[in-house]
Amino acid sequence: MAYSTDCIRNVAIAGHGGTGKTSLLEHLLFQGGAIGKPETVESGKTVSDYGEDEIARKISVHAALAHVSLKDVKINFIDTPGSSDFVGEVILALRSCETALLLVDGKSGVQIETIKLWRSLNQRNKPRALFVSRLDEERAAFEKALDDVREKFKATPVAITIPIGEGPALKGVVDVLNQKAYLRPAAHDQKEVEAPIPADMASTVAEYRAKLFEAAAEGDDELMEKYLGEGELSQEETVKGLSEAFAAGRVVPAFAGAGAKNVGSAALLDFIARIAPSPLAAAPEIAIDAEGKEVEVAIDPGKPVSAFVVKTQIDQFSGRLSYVKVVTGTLAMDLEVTNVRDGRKEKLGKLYTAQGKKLEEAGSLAAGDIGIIAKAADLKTNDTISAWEKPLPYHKLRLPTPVHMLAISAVNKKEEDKLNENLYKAAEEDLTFQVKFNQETKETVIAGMGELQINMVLDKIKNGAKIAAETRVPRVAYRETITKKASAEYTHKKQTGGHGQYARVVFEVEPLERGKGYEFENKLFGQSVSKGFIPGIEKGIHQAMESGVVAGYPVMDVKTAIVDGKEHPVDSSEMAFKIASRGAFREATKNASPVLLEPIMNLRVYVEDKDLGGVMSDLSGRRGRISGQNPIGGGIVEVDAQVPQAELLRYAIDLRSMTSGTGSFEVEFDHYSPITGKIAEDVIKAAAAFRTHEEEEE
Ligand SMILES: Nc1nc2c(ncn2[C@@H]2O[C@H](COP(=O)(O)OP(=O)(O)OP(=O)(O)O)[C@@H](O)[C@H]2O)c(=O)[nH]1
Ligand SMILES: [Mg+2]
Repeated sequence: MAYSTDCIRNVAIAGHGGTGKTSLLEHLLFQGGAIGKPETVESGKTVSDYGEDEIARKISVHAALAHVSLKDVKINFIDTPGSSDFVGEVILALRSCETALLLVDGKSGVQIETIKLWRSLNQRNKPRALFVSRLDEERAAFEKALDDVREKFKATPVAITIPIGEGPALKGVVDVLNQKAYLRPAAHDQKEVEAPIPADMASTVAEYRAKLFEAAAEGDDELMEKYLGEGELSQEETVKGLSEAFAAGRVVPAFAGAGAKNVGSAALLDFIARIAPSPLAAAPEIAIDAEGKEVEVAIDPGKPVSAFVVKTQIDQFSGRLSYVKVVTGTLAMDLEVTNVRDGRKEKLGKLYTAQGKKLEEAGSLAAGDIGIIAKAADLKTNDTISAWEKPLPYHKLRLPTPVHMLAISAVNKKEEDKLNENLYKAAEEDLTFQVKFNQETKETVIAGMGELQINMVLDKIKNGAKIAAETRVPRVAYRETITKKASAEYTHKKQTGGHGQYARVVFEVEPLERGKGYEFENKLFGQSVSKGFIPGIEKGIHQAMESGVVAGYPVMDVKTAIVDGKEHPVDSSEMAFKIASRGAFREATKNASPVLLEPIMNLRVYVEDKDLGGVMSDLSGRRGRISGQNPIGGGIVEVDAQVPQAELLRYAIDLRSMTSGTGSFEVEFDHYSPITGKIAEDVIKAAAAFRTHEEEEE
């Protein structure tokens, strides 16, 4: 049976690493009757941390789907990893879910990932609820954590539940909305039980109820009038007011609890089922029309079917799993749809929902639901499937560009192809992990969000496919150019029995403006060299430009003119002119004060105020030029700079340690700039050493 759209709730569970997301979900599933026994993260048996990598490291790495059915309501949860290396998984979860449940640790309060998440929720206008977690631990305090939220985000969270006691004395929570208490069970694998509100909390609860009424009435004149007149609202009015204010993002409901102790899950489930927005109340999806314009498509079961692939998982046993968010219509087995990317028709196979790795067959999935299409070989993340007459693709996941790069090769040369195959597979599953062959440096380069993510991918390949890989800092793609005008002549002459070889050319070279690349001019007078040899001459120049005279890097931005030459009626050939041109070009550039060029990157760093000084002085140590700094709220400053690529090869690691994990950055190539002195000498030495090494290998 498909759940109807108005009975679906989609909740992305997000928060700083270790705030208890996976533990909370486990106990929500248990409390909601989806699983018989909740496990601990430590046991490696939780529903959502099922990957081998997650079990080994006791952290979440992948977005995991699970659900609870309460009467006719289905709540889909997506548990996300807290480490910023896996931000891609958080982005796909937020894309799929109408509500975000943000966990804030009861001891630490707002942490860096909380700040980043809050910003991205703002950008998406996403309704969010807070769960102040791990309140059973020493020094944990509900209101202190909320104060931190108030101060850092200028937000006004409204408590729906409040703790009964705190720290080791945590005895349960009071559901302020429904006016009842839930007592902490004797053990985490027992259900929370309802109880009356403890008598000594009556006045506290009354204060919180007043704030609840205010929040429910805000933005609704009629309700506000009633509340101001009568001093309270009916339960029905409160629920209605809260639902609207929550969906519109005016109210941030806050919950208290300790997921791993099964404290706070019952009231949270009840709230999500009754008050969190259904996909019908959500912001529309954005499709892109033929002119590239954005078109809003509301989630609507009444239209032909369309769905968006948010995640691809290549499972050892189940094969290829495509996670989809259904946008319109109802997805069903055997349905024929178009893959909008290439117009190909596709007949849908079996559909599933999931409790972590456990797949449950689903006959159909209605608009708004999240589920899995199995064994659709041609489906990729970001694809739209559609049965509309004029299908439009939904906009792609807005993922950050990977910033941490490493060159990689198989330890055993024979396994190179198999390694590449596995790397490309990993890149399909996680779009923030990329693989490219760099033609210029002749290296396979992998790129990710950080060391942790890359290590996880390589561990998986090592343990699964049994291929050992070695990584190193990637080589920088230096270039060479000239700095003044010069000329040279070169004669290629060979006399070996029969036909000889003869060609003579005189070249003038001069620097071109940066980025102009290559220019050639024929300045020959008369017929000293036949026109027919000109293509050979240009080929010779191209060949010579592939490897310059300074350190063997490609030459750019040089104009070459042929000013004189000589041919032999019998011994001249295209080949002879090619060889002569190569020689003349090399000689001419040697005379033209050649220099090395290095790639300069545009860098944008996001840091907390307190780290700004350190990051700026570090950047000048990296030969960086700072071009701007700009506070962007939440105590975060954006710094723009131009920095040589050679100085940024370990920046992902260094920035993290400089800012205790709070800094992040974006980087892109801007231009090439000359290097001289000691820096150039080192590059030349390294290039020579590399060439010797390569020759030995051959
Ligand atoms: N005392 C206590 N410990 C908790 C609670 N919730 C989680 N923990 C512990 O905190 C650690 C992290 O819990 P997880 O549930 O894995 O946290 P997470 O937010 O999913 O972590 P990542 O997915 O890696 O970001 C584990 O050792 C849990 O046992 C809680 O409510 N009380
Ligand atoms: Mg987790």
